[in-house]
Amino acid sequence: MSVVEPTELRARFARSLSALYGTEVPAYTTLVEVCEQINAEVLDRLGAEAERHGSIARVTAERHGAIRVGTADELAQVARILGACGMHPVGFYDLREASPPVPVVSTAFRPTDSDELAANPFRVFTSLLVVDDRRFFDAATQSQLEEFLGARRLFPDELLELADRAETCNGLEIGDAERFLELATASFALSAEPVDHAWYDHLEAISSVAADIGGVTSTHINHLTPRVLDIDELYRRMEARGITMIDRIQGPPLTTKPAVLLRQTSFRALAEPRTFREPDGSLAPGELRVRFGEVEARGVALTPAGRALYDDRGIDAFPDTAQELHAAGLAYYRRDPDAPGGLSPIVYEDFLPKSAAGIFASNLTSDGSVDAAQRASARDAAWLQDALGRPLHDPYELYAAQV
Ligand code: OOG
Ligand code: NI
Repeated sequence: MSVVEPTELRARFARSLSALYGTEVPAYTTLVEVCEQINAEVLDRLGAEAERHGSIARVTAERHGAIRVGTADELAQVARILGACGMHPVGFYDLREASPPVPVVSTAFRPTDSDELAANPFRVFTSLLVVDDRRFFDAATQSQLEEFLGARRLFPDELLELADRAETCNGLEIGDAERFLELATASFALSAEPVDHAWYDHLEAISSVAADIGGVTSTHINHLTPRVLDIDELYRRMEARGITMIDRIQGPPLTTKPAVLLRQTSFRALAEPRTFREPDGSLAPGELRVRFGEVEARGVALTPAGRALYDDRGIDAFPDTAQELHAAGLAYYRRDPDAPGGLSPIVYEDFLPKSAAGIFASNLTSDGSVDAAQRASARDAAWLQDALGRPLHDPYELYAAQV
């Protein structure tokens, strides 16, 4: 019996979600096509230099998805499904501290070692609603949310059982693998289930993200993001095709210095038809704008010192060459006699909370309401690790290990 191993499950899962999202959000397909065009041009123009931050095969297949869940149990189930694909939770992001604040804490599931990242670096940014944070939700809304979320099931038992088997047995037999991928992909499709209009609106007045999570009975991919080698050119070309982009590229500005961290941009969320259940029980057609397309360019991972410098003083404070970045202990490189200057960059595999907040914010349909005088609820990496039911990795330790 041939076994489909976690690495292959991950590559297939990324492909299958990509096919799904392309049918749901056609502009995503345009985005992927433009990325592939630009990547081919950059490869032609720069040759080996174009592959400095990953082989063209890796970059072409590379995607990140964003999903949002409502309870610690749902998060633990996501961890099992993605665990089957060799994706592990890395990092703790508190988007409640962002501006504007979003009532979620997040982590990113991704492969953690160099070989796995090279084979397929699929990552899923996963956010968990903080229902007991009084700055957002009053006591009545909290208990309604808990009741609503407690009554739904996002993932069928069969999927979770297959996921556990894949993780313990290091893969699934071909038929089970296909079933796993079918059920996993279907779990993240947009549901046709009617949306309770009054309940959705109640949450939307507090936070669009809260409504997208707690106002519906299922979850879905919020966006799926391809990687591009020239994001400035991508931005121009999408606009030229008449697709309205958010007003800027998030992250470090365009520079002639070595590319660091992550630059991202997106097109605005599109109106999608959804059915609403009105207070009188009748069903009515309507639309929601929550899902969009995003694209990203990745550079070298920064050390804690490099990151502090970036956060305090920006890219202008950085030196001009990889050798200087390395010598100053600002970024992670591997010594490689075949690489230019003898140094090969360790690619940044994670996210930037400021950009994440910008991505959230640029696509909100309501300003939301926050009462800063109310009690925040305590959430930190230790809390999240407990909710996940498995180790939460520290990104810096992983980069250091890759060196
Ligand atoms: C996640 C936003 C974060 C990114 O690329 O920074 C993110 C969300 O909208 O659910 O995906
Ligand atoms: Ni994203």
